[in-house]
Order: sequence, then C-alpha cells, then structure tokens
Amino acid sequence: MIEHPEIPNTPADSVVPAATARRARVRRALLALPLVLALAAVGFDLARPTNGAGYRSAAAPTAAPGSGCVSPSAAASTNFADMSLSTFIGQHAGTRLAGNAPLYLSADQVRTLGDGVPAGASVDACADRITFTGAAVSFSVEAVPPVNPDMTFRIGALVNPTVVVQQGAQITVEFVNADTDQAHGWLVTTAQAPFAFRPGGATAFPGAQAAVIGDPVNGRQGARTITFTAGPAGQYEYICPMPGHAEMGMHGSFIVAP
Ligand SMILES: [Cu+2]
Repeated sequence: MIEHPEIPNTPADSVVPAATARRARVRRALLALPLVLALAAVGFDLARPTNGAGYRSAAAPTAAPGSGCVSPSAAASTNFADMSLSTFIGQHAGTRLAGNAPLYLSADQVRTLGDGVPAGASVDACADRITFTGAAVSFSVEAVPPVNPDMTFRIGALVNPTVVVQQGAQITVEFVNADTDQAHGWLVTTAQAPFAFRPGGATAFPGAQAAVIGDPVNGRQGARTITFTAGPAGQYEYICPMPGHAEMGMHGSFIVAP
C-alpha cells in the first residue's frame, strides 16, 4: 500500500494539495514517533551483552568473497516524497534515543564487524548472498556504516545481502547503528518489498527484532544483541523499522530454507 499523496499536475491544484500533503506527512510523523519509542523500549528487554567484554570480535574469514565481484552499491533513492520527513523523524529519534544502547563500539570495532565474514558462512559476493547451513548462526548487522551507500545495511562486507539460514536454526544477531545522525533498527518481517513509508507486516519470528538505537555517544556506536529461532521456512525480508527507511533502501531478503 503506497501512502504517498498524489502529486498535483496543474499550478491551480498545487497550493492546497501541497499544504494538505504536508499536514498529512506531519500527522504521520506524530503517529510514527510513539512507535519508534515503543520499539526502543522493547529493545531494553531484549538487549544483552554478547560476552564479558561487551562486544564480540569478528570471526576470521572462512570464505573469500567471490572472485571479481563486489557487493552492489544499492545507493539510496533520492526520489521519495517522504524522504525529508523520514530524515526528520530519523534525526529526531536519533537525538532522543542517544545513549539508549546497551553496548557501544569504537570505529575500529565497527569496521571489523562490518567486514568480517561470519563463522560458518558461505559468501557469494556476486549474488550478494550469505548462506548458513549450521544449527547455530551468528552474524553482525550494521546500519549505514561509513563505507556503505546511505540507507543500507552491511553484513559480512556485503550491502543488503540475502541471508539464508536453515529452518530451526538459533540465530544471534549483533545489530550496530553505525550511522552518525539517525536512529535505526533491524527486524525480520513478513512484509515483502517494495515497501511503503510504513512497511506494515509483522515481525516474522518471536524476538527477531533489534529495537531502534539512537545516536552515538562520545563517538562510539550503539549496539545490541538479539536471539531468535528461524522458522517456518519461507522468504522474509529484514528491514529498518524507522518510517521511510525500508522504502529508501534499508532492506534485504531473509530466507529460511526447509
Ligand atoms: Cu533506518
């Protein structure tokens, strides 16, 4: 369902519909903010450190990215009617939620986690796909690290890769908001691309959501860890739940193989 207002075609129509559309966007912003803060509240319950040191080291690469292939540069679109509204909400929530994450990582740790190949993963850079065949899966997801195109995730040095896991696998995700000025979260949803301003759908599996994290504190990036069981088999999508962010590019496929 696309919620964007129609763009008027004639000068005579342009003033009132534009004002109406602007009011509608502001109304949606006000409606969306409580959802963002509610997600953050859920995150406080789900979050816990990954080890005694407060963060996990990246696993040594077990598979080199495909020869000659690089992850597609899924540059964020700049052509959405609600882009400025999404940015406004993201920045406002980023400020409001600064300091809400249970873990904070240095720039070096962000680079290491973003570019490390997860243990047990098979990486196909040409297909932009990471496949896990084991019953225990662990990987890091970074929102908008400096090396990425804007409004994208980074997993195993790929941009918005398809992630394949086996049905029943126990999944551990360390989610890092590596952006400097916007709040981001991560969840697996039953909704399918393309996404509207508000993506709809439901969280695909209990616990498969990392609540929104705000801005960095003292230059260190917020992180939280979640665990869930993958299943039933099917094709899902992971997204950022912030209004407009999935629409602008923060999404990828999450496949549970039977
Ligand atoms: Cu986001």
